[in-house]
Order: sequence, then C-alpha cells, then structure tokens
Amino acid sequence: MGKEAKFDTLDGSNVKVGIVAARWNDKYTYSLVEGCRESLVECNVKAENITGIFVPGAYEVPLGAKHLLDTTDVDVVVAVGCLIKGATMHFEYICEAVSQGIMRLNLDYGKPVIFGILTCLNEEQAQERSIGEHNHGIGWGKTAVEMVLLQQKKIGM
Ligand code: CRM
Repeated sequence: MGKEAKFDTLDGSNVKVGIVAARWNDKYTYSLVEGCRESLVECNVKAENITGIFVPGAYEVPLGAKHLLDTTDVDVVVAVGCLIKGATMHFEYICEAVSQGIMRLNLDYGKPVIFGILTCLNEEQAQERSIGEHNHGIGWGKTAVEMVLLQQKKIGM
C-alpha cells in the first residue's frame, strides 16, 4: 500500500472544506492553495463547498481555522502556510506554536484540521514543495477528503 490514497477511492461530493492560508510567502502559499483546490476538484468536492480565507501569517493560521470551524459548517479545514527560517529564533517559535495550535484544534473540535504548513530552512525547499509536480497542496487536499470519509465511515482499511 502506498502512502497516499488514490483519487478514485476518494468521493468528496458531500464534503465541505475550509481553507485558511497565510499571505506571508504568498508566492508559495497561493500555489499551495491552488494545488489543494485542484485535488479537491479531482475528488469531486463541489466548488460551492469550498470556503477560503486568508490571514496575515502562519502564526494567525490556527485562529483563522478556528474561525472557519466556529462560523461555517465545514467538515475539515486545510491550514496552509509557509515558514522560512531567518536569522533569528522567530521561525522556531512560530513553527512550534502553529503545529501545537493546529493539533489542538483537531482534538478539541474532533474535526480534521490538515497541517499544510511548510517549515523550510531556505527558499529552495519552499519552492520545491509548493511549485510544480511536488506541490504539497495536492496531497493536503486528498488528505482532507480522506479524513472526512474516514470519520463518516465511508472508507476503511
Ligand atoms: C509566515 O507565514 N509568517 C512569518 N512571519 C509572520 C508571522 C505573524 C506575525 C504577527 O503575528 O508574527 O504574522 O506569522 C514572520 O514574522 C516571519 C519573520 C521571521 C524573521 O526571521 O524575522 N516569517 C514568517 C514566515 O516565514 N512565514
């Protein structure tokens, strides 16, 4: 078994998805959102069932995700950001806070919040993972649909 589910096993026609994305490093985050949207469409998620919002930076992403969970009827949120290490400790603090914040939402709400945050040591790593055929957003869209179907017991092992 591969590490990713196949598109034809993921019927997202009744799945409602929220996407919250950071504008920091928008060259990468916008491409990640596009990849995510494309894979949602490939899983038959309807355009009207996708709600997207932007927030300033990755640090704001967990609160943006919480906002979607509180104010919409989404089944899942894809949390998108791109952190690139700079000269200070800022990167480490934000990475830790964001990953903790996103896991907390998963367990508090009992709904999947997909960790779509790139934590890169340099621009090259961000580029490789967000633009072109290795756009990680594609996998995050599929993961979102898979987790909802798992919760709805529509797919299993
Ligand atoms: C990001 O997504 N955000 C970055 N931010 C912004 C941060 C947040 C602000 C306000 O709360 O702190 O929006 O998420 C950064 O400030 C930095 C700078 C890091 C540094 O070395 O000065 N980087 C990012 C980032 O890479 N990605």
